Amino acid sequence: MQNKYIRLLSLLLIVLLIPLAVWLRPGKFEEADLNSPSTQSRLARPAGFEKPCKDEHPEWRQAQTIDGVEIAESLACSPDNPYDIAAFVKGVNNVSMPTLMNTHLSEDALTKTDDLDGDGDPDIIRIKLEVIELNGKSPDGDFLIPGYDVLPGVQPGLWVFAPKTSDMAVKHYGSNQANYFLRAPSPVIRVEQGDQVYITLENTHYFPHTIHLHGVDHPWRTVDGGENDGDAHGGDMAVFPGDSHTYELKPRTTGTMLYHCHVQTDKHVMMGMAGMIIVEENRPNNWLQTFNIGGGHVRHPSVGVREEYNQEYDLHYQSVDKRLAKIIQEANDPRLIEKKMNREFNMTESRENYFLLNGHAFPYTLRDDLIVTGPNEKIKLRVANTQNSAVALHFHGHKATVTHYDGIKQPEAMQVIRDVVDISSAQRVDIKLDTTNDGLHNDGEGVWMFHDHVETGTTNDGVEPGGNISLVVYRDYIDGQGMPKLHDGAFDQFFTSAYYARETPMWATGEFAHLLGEAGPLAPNYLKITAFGLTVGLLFALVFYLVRGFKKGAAE
Ligand SMILES: [Cu+2]
Repeated sequence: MQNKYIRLLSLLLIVLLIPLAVWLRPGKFEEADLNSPSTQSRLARPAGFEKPCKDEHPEWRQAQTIDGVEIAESLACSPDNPYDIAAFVKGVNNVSMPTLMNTHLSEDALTKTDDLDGDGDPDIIRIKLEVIELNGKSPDGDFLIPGYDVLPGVQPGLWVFAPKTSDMAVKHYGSNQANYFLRAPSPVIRVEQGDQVYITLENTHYFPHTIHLHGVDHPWRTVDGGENDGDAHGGDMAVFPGDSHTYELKPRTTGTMLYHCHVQTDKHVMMGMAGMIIVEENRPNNWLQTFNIGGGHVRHPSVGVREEYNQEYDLHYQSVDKRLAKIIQEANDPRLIEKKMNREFNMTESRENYFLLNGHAFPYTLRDDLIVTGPNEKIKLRVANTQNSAVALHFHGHKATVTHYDGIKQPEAMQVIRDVVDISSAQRVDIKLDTTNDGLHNDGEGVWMFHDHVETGTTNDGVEPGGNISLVVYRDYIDGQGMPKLHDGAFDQFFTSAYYARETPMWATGEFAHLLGEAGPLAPNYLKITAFGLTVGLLFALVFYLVRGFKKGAAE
């Protein structure tokens, strides 16, 4: 027989011990405690670190003359291939065999003939484009081919137009990496006002596509009555796999325009099938660089541009939906890809995860998308936005003048000076970047960022810094490999896939790593664990004592 006062006391103890046990339970300590966990700062250099500049073709940087074509210096880490530029300027039919052998161009990729107006440059231009799939699934194994990294470790499936190519699509027999010629975005095409231009689409892809000339003066039908607007929407008028079709134009109006596929346009444009087409003003001896493939620097600008500017860059902003891009990596059968892409995937639920400038996201933009300048220069920027979202282009240290909207020159009084230029989908703006240090156009020399000020545009799938961040670098601030001179290893932590796979802390390197590195495991608080064990033990004992007493009482 238990004393009823002892029982009452036991009951009271139980009521008190329950909240004590809850408070003492081990999980509680992890939220906030004076004994904070140690910092793991042992990652002196993140895993998988790659050199910011691979320096594969230093000889491509210098100013040079190839087959009589003057090619300007380009100080970036990965400059464009000058032999390509020579062939783009003269036409494949007019360059020497050694030059052609240094390109990836097919013999009929670009022919230039017939000086119709007698002004010293060719006026009949024949262009052949193919459709290239980047990072597609291979039936030969578990790898993507031809591989094209938009940033460290990220290979979204992409489709691009490309000049008709020859030779291997990959760098060499032991590589799955695309050769430098096959990349995003679809290349910039330059033609001259009044040129008779024939653009033949040879569809080397498994889906139908077209070329729609957006904003470019072109007739609705070809001379022979054929389709000429690329407005096929997947019907029989599209160019089906293995077929080819020639679009004709003789543009009267100049300006920065677009071309893009118009089959399943919502998907195909976002897959990468859009590029700039620029109609240059007619001038004597105006041999144009018909294609611009790479980081955007025009190394052989037109006569008209050279009259007003020291340099010219083409900036193409493009975004990627990682789920859409993955579809082409999930099957080899075009019927399955069609179903997944057009019927299962819903583009109204699409998201933009990667933001590319000329085919790369930061940090790879540092390799080929820099604007390199000196003071007192005037630089022409041709900017196109083929993203779904708007771009709010912002330059640090500069205010730029918008001279053209959608290719049309604005009257002088309407050429506004801004530090954020908004560019909606499919729009183009021509910008004059003036590097005169007057406190308005430029604040002085340095390494100035330029980026989309829609803040998601500077992330890689939500990890900052990334996206379309690039730099205006003054020549005194660029090193021998085309990298900006900042403190040593300034960009090292970003040249690794681990950073963008969210595996390393934002501040894993440098002097603050011991403060802001990864939080280590908690040191156990033995006193509290012991107290918790004792409390729970006492609770059980009391409950057992009470239950036993209750059973005995019932039996008596
Ligand atoms: Cu298409």
